[in-house]
Amino acid sequence: MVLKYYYDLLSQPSRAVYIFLKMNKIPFEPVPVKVGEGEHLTEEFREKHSKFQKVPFIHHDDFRLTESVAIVRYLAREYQVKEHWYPKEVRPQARVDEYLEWNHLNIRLGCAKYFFDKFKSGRKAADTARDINDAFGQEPLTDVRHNGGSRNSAAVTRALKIKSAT
Ligand SMILES: N[C@@H](CCC(=O)N[C@@H](CS)C(=O)NCC(=O)O)C(=O)O
Repeated sequence: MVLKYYYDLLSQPSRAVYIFLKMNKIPFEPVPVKVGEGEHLTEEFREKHSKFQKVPFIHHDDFRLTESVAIVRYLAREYQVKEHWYPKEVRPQARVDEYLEWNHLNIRLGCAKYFFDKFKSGRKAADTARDINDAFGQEPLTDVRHNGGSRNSAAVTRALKIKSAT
């Protein structure tokens, strides 16, 4: 079965899946997509590649999948990656899932806002940083090890931090 990975390394979720593929030595055919140049916005791309017109996504022969978290879960099962990446046991797996779901609307969104303000909008990035800190007044899920996860989940967390911080 041929696994094709479509990504743009300027995209945070693309980098997370890329790191996951590389660290687990999963063989794949890389297909870079230049999002900045709108390569993904053509009708042909929508029909042939991804109806959502976002990266990352995979084609595993005739199976197409979008959403970085869904892709990581699929790859973990399909390629039987080491248990420490995505535990099979129900509760440790739920802890990793908890972090993966939490990350989207917290770390990732917060960092995306920060960088948007820093480089694009007229708003002071420091104001955004303060808003984010206020929002994180709640207990952040920064280290799944404290929540009963394992070393593996820490690796997923690290990959997500890399993706979120750049
Ligand atoms: N929740 C999705 C997010 C996908 C996403 O928003 N991708 C962005 C790049 S980070 C994209 O392709 N944007 C292109 C566009 O919206 O035109 C995931 O985790 O895969």
